Amino acid sequence: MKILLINPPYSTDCCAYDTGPYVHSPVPSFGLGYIASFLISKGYNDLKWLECPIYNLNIKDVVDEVKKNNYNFIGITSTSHTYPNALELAKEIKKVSPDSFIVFGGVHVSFDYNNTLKNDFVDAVAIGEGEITTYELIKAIEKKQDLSAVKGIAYRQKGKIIVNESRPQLENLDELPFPARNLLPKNILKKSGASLLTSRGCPFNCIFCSSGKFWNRRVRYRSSQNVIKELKEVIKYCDPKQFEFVDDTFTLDKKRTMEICDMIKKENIKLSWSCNSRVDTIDEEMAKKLKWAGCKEIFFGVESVSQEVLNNSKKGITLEQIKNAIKFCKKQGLYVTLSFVLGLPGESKKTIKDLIEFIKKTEADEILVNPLIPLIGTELYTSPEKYNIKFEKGNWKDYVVFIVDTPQLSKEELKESYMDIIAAILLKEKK
Ligand code: B12
Ligand code: SF4
Repeated sequence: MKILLINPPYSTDCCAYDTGPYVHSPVPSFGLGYIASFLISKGYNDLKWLECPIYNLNIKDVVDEVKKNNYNFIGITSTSHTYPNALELAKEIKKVSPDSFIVFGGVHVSFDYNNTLKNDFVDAVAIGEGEITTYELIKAIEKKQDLSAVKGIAYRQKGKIIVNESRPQLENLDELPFPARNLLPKNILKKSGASLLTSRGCPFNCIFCSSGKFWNRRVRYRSSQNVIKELKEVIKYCDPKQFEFVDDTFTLDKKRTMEICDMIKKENIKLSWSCNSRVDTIDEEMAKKLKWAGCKEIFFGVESVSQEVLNNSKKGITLEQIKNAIKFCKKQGLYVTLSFVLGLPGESKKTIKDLIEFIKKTEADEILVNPLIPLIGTELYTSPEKYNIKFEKGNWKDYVVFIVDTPQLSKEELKESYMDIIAAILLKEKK
């Protein structure tokens, strides 16, 4: 079985407002990395992992690769932002390799498998966690078995879309092999820094985010020992300048976070690192510990400086917690990045003015602002009428710009306000 796993090219009009460093950063898809290593551990060694953003490949380059090598099984991941390119890619691949089995997976299609399967060049969609599903799917294809026994997929049979029983989540994440970084070029990983995921899932219900729902509102942690083992392997493999814990909230479980910090120190790992946090999961003791263990930068999704907007968005944090988190982290000398979403329910000229005032005064080092995008799988996407917002569903290519009209502000007004906020950020950076 010849296997190709693809992270498609980013859309060229991605990052329309340069909303942050993420859209174009060549961070590989961990999802594919985990699937690759899992398949290899089961003996499927004839496998290629193609990261278009990393190798700067376009659709034609990938089609050429497929023409050269006759792949039997092609897996394509996507976020909402890369979904249009993923479809285009699959369409072109099917033209030159009609017998290959094409399966889609990842957060976007897990919520949109019905529409995805309307395209006859997509043979199946993996819903939710993908390692065991992909392995079982490949085995079934090899044995020319009926796909009805493969949990966690949707597929087409005689023109009908069949949705199989859902895939139970793995109970012990430590059992998974580490992402197959050895299939990627060392120099790129070294330069972009190493990313590690120490847990899966988020227990919160923010109405603009799909993470909670995607992972069934359940958090599974890897053991600290397992995390440190991976970290040491990454360091040995590519000697990165720094690393990053990309968990939704690295600081969710205080005892475990502190334990990982202790182990970083104990193992004498001297690299600097960064992590994502929530302002209600950090206190002075934790901030001190993070800094002690080499943490340089901490990233908080703060979303708004209006308590009403935070409450409307079910973020579950208070202005007091925001203030304290910044204070604790700055006291320890951490570089603090705050991220905001513009256009959440309750956003008004007044809340935007308050944000600009906040930016002028805050001790935080960096401010990122993103337009509100009702991502598929979120409450805002499924029930926009409940929040009185209007947007056109399904235009995924536009999913990087202001597309939402709110009761108080139109998308044009939000865009104007965004420019005012960016001006305030730039002015502060100059000082
Ligand atoms: C690390 C990360 C990044 C990294 C790497 C992205 C990547 N391609 O993985 C970087 C920094 C580049 C990034 C950028 C962005 N990200 Co991001 N990111 C994440 C994060 C925190 C972790 C992803 C991850 O590694 N998960 C762990 C792995 C194991 O899970 P997974 O990727 O879902 O894969 C599993 C299954 O989905 C499935 N699967 C996945 N792919 C495939 C493919 C096949 C063939 C099969 C069978 C199965 C399968 O199996 C995998 C293993 O179990 C997630 C949140 C989250 N917790 O998942 C957000 C997330 C994916 N990002 C998101 C967003 C919005 C963005 C940005 C738009 C942010 C921005 N404004 O710039 C950009 C867009 C980048 C792009 N052009 O696609 C959203 C996507 C929502 C959506 N509907 O698409 C998420 C879900 C966060 C959120 N809750 O809103 N991100
Ligand atoms: S924004 Fe953060 S805390 Fe809220 S649901 Fe998403 S990952 Fe969880």
